[in-house]
Formats: sequence, C-alpha cells, structure tokens
Amino acid sequence: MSIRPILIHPDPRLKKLCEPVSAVTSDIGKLAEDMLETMYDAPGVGLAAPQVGVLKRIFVMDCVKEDDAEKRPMVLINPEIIASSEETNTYEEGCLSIPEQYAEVTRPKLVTMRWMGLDGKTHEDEFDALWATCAQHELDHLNGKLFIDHLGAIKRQMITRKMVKYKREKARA
Ligand code: K2U
Ligand code: ZN
Repeated sequence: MSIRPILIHPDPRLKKLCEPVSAVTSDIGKLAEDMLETMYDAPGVGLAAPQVGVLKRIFVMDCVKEDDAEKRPMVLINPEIIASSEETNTYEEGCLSIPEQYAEVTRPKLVTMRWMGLDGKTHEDEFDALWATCAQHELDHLNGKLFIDHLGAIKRQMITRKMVKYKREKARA
C-alpha cells in the first residue's frame, strides 16, 4: 500500500469527466487500496480517483468518525445515483483538494446508489447523513465538479485565489 499525493485546486485534472472502469483488474485493486490508505492518512472520510491524478470512475469512503468504532471502508466503482430524496440537508463541506476552506452546501438528504464492487458484483444501497453528503461530494469529483462549484461566483473565486496563493507558497518552500 502507498500514500499518493493529493492534487490541489486549481488543477485541470480535477475538472475532467472521469472514464468508466472497464474491468476490476489487480491495478484497480491496488489503486483502491492506495486511495483508502491516502484517505485515512489525510485524514478524510472520502477520496475520489481524480484527486490522486487517476481519471477513472472510482471513489472510496468511510464515514465512521468515532476513533474506537470499527472502520467501514467502501470502494465504489462506476457509481451512479438511482434515487434521491426531495428533502435536503445542508453540511459545511471541505475537500482534501481545497485545504482549509469550508462552505455550506445543500444536497439531497438521502441517496440510493448503484455501483460495482471490487468483487465485480453490482451493489445497491441507500445512504443518509454524512454518508449521503460524502457520496454526492465524491461523485461530483468523478464529473469534474468541486464543492465550490455549488457556491456563488464571488465565494468560489475568493477560495480559488486563496488556493493559487497556497500553491505558490508551497512551491517556494
Ligand atoms: O473528497 C474529498 O475531498 C474528501 C472529503 C469528503 C467530504 C467532504 C465534505 C463532506 C463530507 C465528506 C474529505 O473527507 S474532507 C474532510 C472531512 C472530514 C470529516 C467530515 C467532513 C469532511
Ligand atoms: Zn473533495
């Protein structure tokens, strides 16, 4: 397993539409393993493949936040939302590709998703609470969308300017 570098916004690879995974190969298994290790190390509760520079439709998540609770790592390949609630939930979101920036995003409270697992089988499940927010946040990544794209232009531009400065200072260090 290895921890992979996480791309920081602005980066054109974070704005691309990711390609479907055609087969669950050993390379996909290794990628999923590395994504989970990278996510736990960050730490985060989700991570999408484009965030580590791989433009494929796969994300991982584990929204179990209690340190002493059993982890529940999930790998979702070619995920799609097949149903979502009218009721919405507003959550102050962050992003590992947009460090230390947070803003409220409103999304459907419940989503039912269909995906392929590492076992090659089709899975379906309903997500709520942080799991639902995280799954939608990660699926946005696979479509080249960031949580700041749900904000107004002024706030989005302000965060982007902060990230340009952050990357410039990091490059100098
Ligand atoms: O995609 C990512 O950057 C991972 C995010 C996923 C996420 C963002 C907003 C709301 C839920 C999930 C990271 O996990 S951001 C860090 C974090 C940690 C705990 C709770 C919320 C966000
Ligand atoms: Zn993110």
